Amino acid sequence: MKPARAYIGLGSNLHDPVHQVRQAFEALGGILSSCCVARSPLYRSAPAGGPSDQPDYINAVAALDTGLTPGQLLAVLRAMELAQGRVRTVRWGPRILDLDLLLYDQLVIDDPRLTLPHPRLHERAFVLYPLYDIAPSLTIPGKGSLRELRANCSQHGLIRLDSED
Ligand code: A4P
Ligand code: MG
Repeated sequence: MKPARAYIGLGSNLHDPVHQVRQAFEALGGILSSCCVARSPLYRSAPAGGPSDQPDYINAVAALDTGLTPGQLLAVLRAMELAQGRVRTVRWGPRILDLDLLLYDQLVIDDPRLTLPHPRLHERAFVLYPLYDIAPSLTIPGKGSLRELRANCSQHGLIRLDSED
């Protein structure tokens, strides 16, 4: 069967976030029945929502071709967060690693345990910019073209890092 194309949002703002995101890229490459086909550059930005005194975030996006179902993939992402030491405290609070399933082909799911597309993807510069870097012609179901969403989204101080940063 043809694999699905999934997009994963990576975020960290604790314990050397650049290292955490790079380590997560490596781990994504090892997921069963899956192949990591693209990695975006890393971006730095101030926290959106949650406690305002938390450190800046490092974000990136990866593309994965996968034979896993969306539920199986989400479970693997949760296990990867835990393996890198994530502890869940307050919602939108600081975290070692957050892995969000942004898109799974053009699938739409309206369930609080797994909502697709990710419910805040279309309004977040730290997702739209790296996603555009690796998939500029994507359409986000129910929201329109990624190109237009990105063009209408202020960068809000988003900074793209050089690869050696
Ligand atoms: N869930 C539902 N749909 C999904 C999906 N598509 N992908 C459920 C992943 N999880 C999904 O997630 C909370 C619940 O969402 C889970 O039970 C899952 O089944 P979580 O990772 O435990 O908690 P969270 O990340 O604190 O909450 P949430 O609502 O996912 O937050 P977001 O949207 O991930 O935002 N600012 C900057 N600059 N950069 C960031 O990366 N991230 C956040 C967190 C806030 N501000 C940020 C950043
Ligand atoms: Mg999350």
